[in-house]
Amino acid sequence: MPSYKGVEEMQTRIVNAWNEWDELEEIVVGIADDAYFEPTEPGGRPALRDKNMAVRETFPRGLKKQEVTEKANEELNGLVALLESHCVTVRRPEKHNFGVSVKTPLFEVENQYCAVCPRDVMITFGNEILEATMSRRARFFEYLPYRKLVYEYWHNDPHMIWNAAPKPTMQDAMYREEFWEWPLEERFKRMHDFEFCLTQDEVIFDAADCSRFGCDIFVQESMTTNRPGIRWLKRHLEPRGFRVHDVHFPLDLFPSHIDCTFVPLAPGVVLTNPERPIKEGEEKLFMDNDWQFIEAPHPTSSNDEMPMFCQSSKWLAMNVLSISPKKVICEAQEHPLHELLDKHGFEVYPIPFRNVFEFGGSLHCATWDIRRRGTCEDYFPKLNYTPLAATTNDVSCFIM
Ligand code: ABU
Repeated sequence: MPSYKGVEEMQTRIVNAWNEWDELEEIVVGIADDAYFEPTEPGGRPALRDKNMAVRETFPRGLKKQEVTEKANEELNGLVALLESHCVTVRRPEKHNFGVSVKTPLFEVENQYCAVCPRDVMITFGNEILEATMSRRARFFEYLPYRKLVYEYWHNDPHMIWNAAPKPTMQDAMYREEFWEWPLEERFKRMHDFEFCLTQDEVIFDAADCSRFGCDIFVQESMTTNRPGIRWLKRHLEPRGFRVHDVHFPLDLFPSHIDCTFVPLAPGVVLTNPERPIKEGEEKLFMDNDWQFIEAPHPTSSNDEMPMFCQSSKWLAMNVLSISPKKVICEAQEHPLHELLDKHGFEVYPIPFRNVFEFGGSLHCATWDIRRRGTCEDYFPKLNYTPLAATTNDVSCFIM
């Protein structure tokens, strides 16, 4: 296990977040202003939830209605107020014109998306802020609303490391478009191939496919993160002492972002999705290190009852935000989840958040933690694993 000197010094840093549960001190909460509908593109085929409507109507295009955006902003502001009442510093992204079309030498897309879900784009690994490659064309420039904040952190925290992962071409050949046409039986047949709409030729990942457990980072292979993406994260993080593990949830036939599937709440406790069990064998590392899986209850809405334009699953119900190892913010209507967490000794803070769903996520997705009180710890002490190129000197990068 890495050893750390200067723990007190680490506590005074601005950028410092090693896991998903330590006591929260500073966070970015998304904004819904000027959000656009996600366009149809090789990495995504947005569809209406209501099957009957889908026959008659196509998915809308352009700017989302102002009243819809306002309702989402009200709930995002409610989250801000709750966080501030817990003495958490809250920052917001800059406004951005998502209506501008994007044209690069290799692709074109009619509009961009929104700044509601910083989690998808940005991630803090200890003292590093990393911008993901992203997997969809409409999200190619989604780091821009966060750049002013990143510069501020970079100027004010001399220990902060800032990196941007290599941008993929997003050209047609980067995608497997026939994926969208596969019938359900075909998907079941291929579920252990972990081949989705991305090919394996370029480095691709969304930040929300990563989950941070101290020294150990778990990355889901998905429609938004491919194998070279995970390999890139491994080579990037392991020389600094992290251990990067790929994880799979074969029954999720449209996987995208790990935080509705496998959600760590505290040291030793993961909230799991009963419809998306972890691949056989991958649970062993957790069991060997005395982790407990708590199965989330079924969400209060079915997939068909989710908002018409929402492209996420009903499992947004488990997309909770931990503000300490004992305190969890949950969506207000998810009473069975509140009861379960209460039974396991968590304090639950319910807030309404359903109007945010059609913007791509819930409480975890709509946030990006900058600072949590704590240091890098090894929560898998029985793991026998040597990170790529790790040496004592490399590991000391943690306290540069
Ligand atoms: N952005 C999170 C969506 C995950 C899910 O639909 O299950």
